[in-house]
Formats: sequence, C-alpha cells, structure tokens
Amino acid sequence: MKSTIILIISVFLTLSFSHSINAQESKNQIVTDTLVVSGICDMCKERIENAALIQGVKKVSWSAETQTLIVVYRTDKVTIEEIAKSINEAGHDNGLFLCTDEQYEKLHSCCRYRDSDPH
Ligand SMILES: [Cu+2]
Repeated sequence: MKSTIILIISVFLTLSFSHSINAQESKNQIVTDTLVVSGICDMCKERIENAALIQGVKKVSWSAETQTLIVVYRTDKVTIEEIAKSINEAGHDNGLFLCTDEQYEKLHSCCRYRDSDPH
C-alpha cells in the first residue's frame, strides 16, 4: 500500500515536471508576430497565406482591411525574414521587404495593389 502511494506520487511529480518543461519550450519557440502585407482581394489573401505557410509556420491569417498578416511560427525553425521573403516571391510587398519588379509582375492584373497600377 505504502509503495503504491509512493509510486503514484512519483508518477504525478514526473508528469507535472515534464509538463512544465514542455510548456516552457513551446513558450520560447512558438511566437505570434504581425507583418504588414499589401494586397487587395480574396485571391491575394489566399496567395499571401499560402506563401507564408512555409516550414515552421503554424498558423497564418491575413486581413485585406488591416493589410496585416498574423503569423504563428517556431523561432527554432524559421525566421520572420524568411516568411517575408516567401511572401515577396508570391508578389506581395511587406513591412520587411519590397518585391522586385519581376516578382510584382507575376501578380494577376486585378491584384496589382501598387498606386501606379489602375484597377
Ligand atoms: Cu488580389
């Protein structure tokens, strides 16, 4: 009986200990960031979110209204700069980097968000 209680207590202590380590790890590694990303429509939203969803990125959500991408990612796997560059590849300027003309030209004509483009 006594040994059963000790076993239960030690299992409990082990579980709570490992749980706190996991919580600390995920707290350090997973962050939520926001990035301003230019775009117009639902097609842009899909393109931006797909481009942002690279390895190490957990969750993305872009709003046309706020021109802001909310991104949840693992800091040990990916950097916000890498995510921003992937968004450039898809043709969207963002708060960190602007697209090259070549990258921007790939956009569908209705998605040309720069002021110089009539739409
Ligand atoms: Cu669009």
